[in-house]
Amino acid sequence: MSRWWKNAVGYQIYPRSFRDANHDGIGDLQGIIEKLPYLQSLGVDFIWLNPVYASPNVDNGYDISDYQDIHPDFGTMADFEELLGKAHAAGIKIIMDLVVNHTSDQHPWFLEAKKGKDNPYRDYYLWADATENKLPNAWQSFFGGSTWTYDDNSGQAYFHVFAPEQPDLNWKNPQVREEIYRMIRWWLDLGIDGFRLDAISHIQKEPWDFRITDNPWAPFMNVTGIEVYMQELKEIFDAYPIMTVGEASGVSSKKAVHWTKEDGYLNMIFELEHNVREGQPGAEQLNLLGFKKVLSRWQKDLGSNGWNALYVENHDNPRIASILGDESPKSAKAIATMYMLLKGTPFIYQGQEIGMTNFAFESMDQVDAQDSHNLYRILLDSGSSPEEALRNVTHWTRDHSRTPLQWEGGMFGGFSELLPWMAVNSNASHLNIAEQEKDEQSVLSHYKQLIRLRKKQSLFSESAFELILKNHPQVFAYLRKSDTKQVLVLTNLSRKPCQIDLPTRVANKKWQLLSTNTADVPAVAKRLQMQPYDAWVFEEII
Ligand code: TEU
Ligand code: CA
Repeated sequence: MSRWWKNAVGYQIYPRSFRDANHDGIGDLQGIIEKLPYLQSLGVDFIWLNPVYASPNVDNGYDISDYQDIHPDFGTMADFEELLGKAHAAGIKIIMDLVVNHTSDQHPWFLEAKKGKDNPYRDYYLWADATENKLPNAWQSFFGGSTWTYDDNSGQAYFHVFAPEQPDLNWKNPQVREEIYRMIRWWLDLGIDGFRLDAISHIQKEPWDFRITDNPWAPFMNVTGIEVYMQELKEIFDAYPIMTVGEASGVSSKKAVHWTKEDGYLNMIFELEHNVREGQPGAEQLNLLGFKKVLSRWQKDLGSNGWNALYVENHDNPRIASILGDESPKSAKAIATMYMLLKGTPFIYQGQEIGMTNFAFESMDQVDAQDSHNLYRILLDSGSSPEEALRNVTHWTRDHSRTPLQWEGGMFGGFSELLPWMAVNSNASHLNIAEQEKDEQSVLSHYKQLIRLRKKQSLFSESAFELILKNHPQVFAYLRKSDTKQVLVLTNLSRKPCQIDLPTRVANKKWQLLSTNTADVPAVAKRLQMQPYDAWVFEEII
């Protein structure tokens, strides 16, 4: 089985915010087709597309009402096939988002299921006896509020780990699984190159009387029994030369080996642990030491048996240049250098490659995400002022990543000619792709250079990872070691200068520079001074 993804770099597209080709304010599939040459010039091998299926958009496409159709905002099935063909011709593969923990409440299955207890689709979802005031248990959903919504019609409640409009499917029902597997094969037979499996670790649930002790999500995070479903999925995937990456929160780095080893369920998984926050709500930053410890633990635990999916941004998190960097191009380059050379398959989220920053939200009208609106109401109810609540909610909202991609300096950042569905960051006037394409020192050029570097040397895909300066609070430093050669990565990910003392066995080797984000680079020595966000990569001379 070809394992092409081991040497590949991925690019995540949030279609609503990527490029609007028909100028209705919403990004679309034709917009992606138009920009394939850009993705080619960046050097990425595959695209992960966030959901583009038919959906009432309560959760921007993560509430699917028809798995085998395209949302008209994005185009048609013909547009999709055109995209697939043209991407393949450009040497770019396409992996789709597979959202099978839940459907939309507007999916025909749920519309049927709601009709009554005897409906043949009733057991496609999870129901339990309840009254309006007494729900089956007190579990809380990820988006706030109960995991249960009462249904007057039947005197029962249905279960959802996200919004009430996203009822969870009943994976215990073999018929549900058959329908889903049929749908999966339909997409694979169409020629797509794989799946990102949304919220996949939640498909199995504990019995409704399970007692929560510390972790409120424990009843639906990687619960025993899930291995049966994962194994069935794996057997389908194995028949195709595809890649699979699971969003698998709750799967520990130790257990992840079992998920991602050579004959594991999936090729790789996204861990959700590295976003270690510090500071008060409304002013949180990433805790660098915590971040570094999580990432290096995953590197170590997956070692040579499992495989990591590497990322620092996605559509659910703020911009990394704002929460770990200081929004300078230099800091964006340092972050890129740190994570792109780890062991695993790197994913770049749209806009990350130019160092896009968080958006300065001025009102809740600019906020789209439902979880942010829920939290806002909770804060107001508990006595926060509107200003305070706005600040607390928007500081870490996932909407920061969903502002339109900044293509050029003109109106609406070159995303569209019509007012976009989300506001464009005002820094698009100078922070944009067109400017950075002309500049060899830009963040974009740095990403291109790192991608080339990874591709040129097999050391970056296969060789071992070794953390050095383990407890240094500012510097993320590591070695990649093959049998014949080593690479040394040194990054100061903080706003302060610092000093490092390299181990003698490292300092004593002969090194040459491979990549830098500064004009002057010192020779490797036992003691080095690093300025804020300095990032240097050296290779051993042999
Ligand atoms: O996110 C799911 C997600 O983040 C949870 O599964 C996670 O495990 C939980 O918050 C624990 O920290 C995915 C998508 O990425 C997101 O955009 C969707 O809103 C969500 O699923 C629902 O489909
Ligand atoms: Ca459009």
